Amino acid sequence: MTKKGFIFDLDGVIVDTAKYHFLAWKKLANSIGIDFTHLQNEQLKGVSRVKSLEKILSWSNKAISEDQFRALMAKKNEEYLGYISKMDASEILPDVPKILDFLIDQKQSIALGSASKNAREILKKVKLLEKFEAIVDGNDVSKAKPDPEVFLMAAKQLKIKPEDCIVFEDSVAGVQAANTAGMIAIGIGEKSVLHEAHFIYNDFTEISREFLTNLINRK
Ligand code: B16
Ligand code: MG
Repeated sequence: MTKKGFIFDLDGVIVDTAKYHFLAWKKLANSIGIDFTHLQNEQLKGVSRVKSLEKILSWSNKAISEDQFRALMAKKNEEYLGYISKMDASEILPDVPKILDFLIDQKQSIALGSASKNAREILKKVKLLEKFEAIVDGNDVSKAKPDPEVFLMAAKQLKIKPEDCIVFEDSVAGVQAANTAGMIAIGIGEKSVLHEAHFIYNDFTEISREFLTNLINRK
């Protein structure tokens, strides 16, 4: 049996920080006269901070200078960090610690593969940092999901071949990144949205030990 690499996305998989991204982007968009809805927020899942602001501006055909762009990004992150600072373990999504502990017990390798530049800070706040053997986040990659860079880098750090890696993702871009990397993609969320994944579950409470054991024993 080959040791497998289990790579977890952060936002929307381990913690529900989408609600904080929403509040911070909404405040910022409204401050420059742009409307921002929950539906638009959905389209920013898994998308880097730079790309998110580019999208928001393009939806309203607003052009700004590079300096303004940088200032707005900093402002959004400052607001977001305000929410992050109040996070604790109660914000971990259901059964995530149970799944992590099971995989660790089974001597499998665990990595984080997130687009967020705040990933380490969030893992620290929710006290899960020490569970991860490797952490690859928005500070390490130059190409955003759906590019597979983040997951390939995680596999490399775990010293596990991409075909022996399994990715948990809540975003379409992330599922595509895992597929392009040649990994097994497990979508966490809506079937209608994540249909490109190999397996789809609403959340971790639906994932059984038997399913994980089959993944571990997969040739
Ligand atoms: P930050 P993930 C992504 O994290 C979020 O889904 C996305 O909404 C966010 O814009 C992106 O991180 C960048 O986050 O502003 O903290 O660097 O889902 O890849 O863990
Ligand atoms: Mg995500």
